[in-house]
Amino acid sequence: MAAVEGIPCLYMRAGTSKGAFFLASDLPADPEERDNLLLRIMGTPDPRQIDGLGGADPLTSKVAVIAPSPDNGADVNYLFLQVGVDSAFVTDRQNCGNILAGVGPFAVERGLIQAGNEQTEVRIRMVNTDSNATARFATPDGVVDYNGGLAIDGVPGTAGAIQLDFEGTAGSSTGALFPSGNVLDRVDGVDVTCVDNGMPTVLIRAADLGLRGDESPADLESDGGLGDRLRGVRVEAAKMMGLGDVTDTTVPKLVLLSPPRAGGAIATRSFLPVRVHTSIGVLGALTVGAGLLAEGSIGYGLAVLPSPGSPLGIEHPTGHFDVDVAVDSSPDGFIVTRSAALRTARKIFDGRVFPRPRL
Ligand code: NQM
Repeated sequence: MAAVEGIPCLYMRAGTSKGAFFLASDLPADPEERDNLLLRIMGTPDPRQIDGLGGADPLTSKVAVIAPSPDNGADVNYLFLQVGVDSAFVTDRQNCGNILAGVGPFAVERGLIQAGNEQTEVRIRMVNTDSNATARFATPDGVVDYNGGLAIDGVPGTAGAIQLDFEGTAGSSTGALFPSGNVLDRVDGVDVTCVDNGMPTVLIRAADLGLRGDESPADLESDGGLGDRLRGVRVEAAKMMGLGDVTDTTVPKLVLLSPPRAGGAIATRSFLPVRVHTSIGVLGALTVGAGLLAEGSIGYGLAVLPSPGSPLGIEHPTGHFDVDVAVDSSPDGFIVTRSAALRTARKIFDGRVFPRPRL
């Protein structure tokens, strides 16, 4: 039936990513059926995703599934699904803070929440990591205003600001901010910091791999030797993070760190984990930020830290991303006291999507 009539879908650019947003009630309740449908909607598996909505890149092959939240502390539940490009997988093992930027506006567009006359606040339960975020954005006369003056690197032009404030991101996938129990480990002959402030990540000094750290994503992706080396480090580090066998998963991410070059705190290159990010994820940047602030970590000595309370400039291949992260040390170790960032989003189309038939 759905294949004939199409499925209601809002297609949005959210942060530096792009994805298809659905009401949970418009998708099959059975996860296997749902994922099969999403593969056919996105055009996966196919390196060009020519027969679907996917944009032939992990950053544009993303899905958000949103429902009213049964939880008193949240307005909506947000489930993020990463859809493979050339391989047929759909995974809920990672969260996505860029796609999160579209969730509040989607909730207003679909009438899940009553918009305020000037501004709307949406409390979002991030189902993948069992943690919360609050989105605040302009809704003059109760309508989402996607336009505005905020530029984010990696997206041309400007758009309306969406303020994202996070709670409970530290250890949300692994149980601890530093899931190996240390701020510095040695894995497969290289020093690493394993950190999780919403996105399990392995931080590595670019120089330790013979890199400058400002190489282009294309150059890094085409370096087969580097790919093999990173794969080995990632699989070993993941075991120390309690993530088990991660050979076929998208977490943990790997981030190469080098000294800042453009006035920020640190320069980064993020592996997703195979393709290299053209900017950096939101939770990825918040995780790098928390990692840098812990004395003794791999990034601590490399970073040029701003005065406490000032944003941390995370440099990436297409500019920089200012994140607001604060970390305190306590007798029990480091604790994250603030994680916040600004993003923008834009509604591209609202309509019905027609999945290709089962192959
Ligand atoms: O870290 C890509 C993205 C992301 C994730 C990825 C993200 C985040 O930029 O919060 O946004 O790491 O796979 O969309």
